[in-house]
Amino acid sequence: FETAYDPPSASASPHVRAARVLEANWTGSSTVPSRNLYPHQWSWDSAFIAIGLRHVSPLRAQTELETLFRAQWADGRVPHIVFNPSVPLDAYFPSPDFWRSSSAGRTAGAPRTVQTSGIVQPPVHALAAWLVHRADPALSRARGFLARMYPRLAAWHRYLLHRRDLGGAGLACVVHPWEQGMDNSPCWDAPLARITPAPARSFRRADLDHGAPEDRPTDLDYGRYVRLAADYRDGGYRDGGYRDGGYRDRGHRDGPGGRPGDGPGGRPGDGPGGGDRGDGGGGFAVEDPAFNALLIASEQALARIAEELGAAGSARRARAERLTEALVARLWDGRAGMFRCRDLRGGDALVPERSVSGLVPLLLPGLPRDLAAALVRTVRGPHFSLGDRTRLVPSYDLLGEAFDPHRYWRGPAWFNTNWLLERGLRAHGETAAADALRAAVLHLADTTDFAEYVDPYTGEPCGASGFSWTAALALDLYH
Ligand code: 9YW
Repeated sequence: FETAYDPPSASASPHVRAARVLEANWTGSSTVPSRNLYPHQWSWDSAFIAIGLRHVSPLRAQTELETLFRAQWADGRVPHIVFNPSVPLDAYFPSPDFWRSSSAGRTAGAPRTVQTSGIVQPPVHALAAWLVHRADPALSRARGFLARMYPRLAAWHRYLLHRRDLGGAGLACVVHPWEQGMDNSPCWDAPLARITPAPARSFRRADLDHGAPEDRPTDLDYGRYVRLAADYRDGGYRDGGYRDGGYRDRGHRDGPGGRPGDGPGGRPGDGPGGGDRGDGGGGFAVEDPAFNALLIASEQALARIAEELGAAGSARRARAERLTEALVARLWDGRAGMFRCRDLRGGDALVPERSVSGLVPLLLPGLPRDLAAALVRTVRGPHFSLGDRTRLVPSYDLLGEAFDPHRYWRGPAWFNTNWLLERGLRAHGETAAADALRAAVLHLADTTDFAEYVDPYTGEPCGASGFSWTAALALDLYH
């Protein structure tokens, strides 16, 4: 596991250089996102990695997903991190001794033999499993890959659609900014402002050993991340979904007009910012457009997987359609021409910030045509400026007050979201725009040595280099 990352030699082709990044980050059963910064297995990273890896080694791509799902909890959740026991505890924070999955997560069915986090990440997995199968159907069938993955993927979706339906409209909720994957997006500023940060002295950030502080989330952000995660852990990682006999049955509903901080089950003294909310109704609950769009795309992939296995896919297709309707009804903002996040603990209101997350539903071929057309206009318009001032779509509104071209999810362009938008543009017949975006992704991935993210104006690399999903998704676009 100690292998240092060798910068690929300049003489190799871009394709070979990308494959070498994945080779260097392979641990034997999964791929780390980055050797130094992220030395364990991350959930949505693994899905994106498998999508690229299938072009190099379909077997390794299958193994990547199988390793992740071996750490699935009995309640169906797929943890956002699976810890590598041979990595020292202080190499990444929060470490296994923070999450304490095998003890704190016992009721929720955390695995005993492997240590994981207790929160989730976007459900890209069924989509990845389907694409991985398609890369080598004979190998997949011989290994029973889909037959083994299908019940696990179905349980994962069931968890999200039932236990995480905190708003009662069918959409899945995230209960922590890390769950949505865009950790310090300005969309979380208002929902997070209600959370009392954990004291800075109560934890030590390992990310600052490897990342530049001005590119990373702030200490104040981290204090709030830690508070939310600790509260969720101390509540046994219980959720309060509508269909889970959750808090509705206890007579608490945070409907429209609910006061901010009025969490379900909130007891007197539980002011904004939480305290001990042992009922699973934590201080942060957001319906996010990208998270739900990926769930819908994965539900469609699961329909195909079911059919490949000789079962019916129609119920899943119908569910994907219903979810798309709910996504539009709950999160579409016609004036902005994009989707927004809904802050369930903030008066059930839409968050006014414009994030790339609100463009990601373009990936759905079944999106109503007028909405897809509006999204395309918004991607090209002044807030994201694709093809004009930017070559890759930034993570956040160029005109937004919080915009910062270098700070993580507050402006830089990321390769996974651009890959999703490339698919979306193509799915909606915007071939020239998709081709241009594809060319920009390939060029910038290679010339930045597969950077974690880039300045959306200059393409200057930020964060880690040799970043796995950047290499994997470039590989996918070469094919
Ligand atoms: C962190 C691994 C993860 C990604 C997230 C990204 C970052 C972890 O790295 O979070 O410590 O900041 O925000 O989306 O999965 O690549």
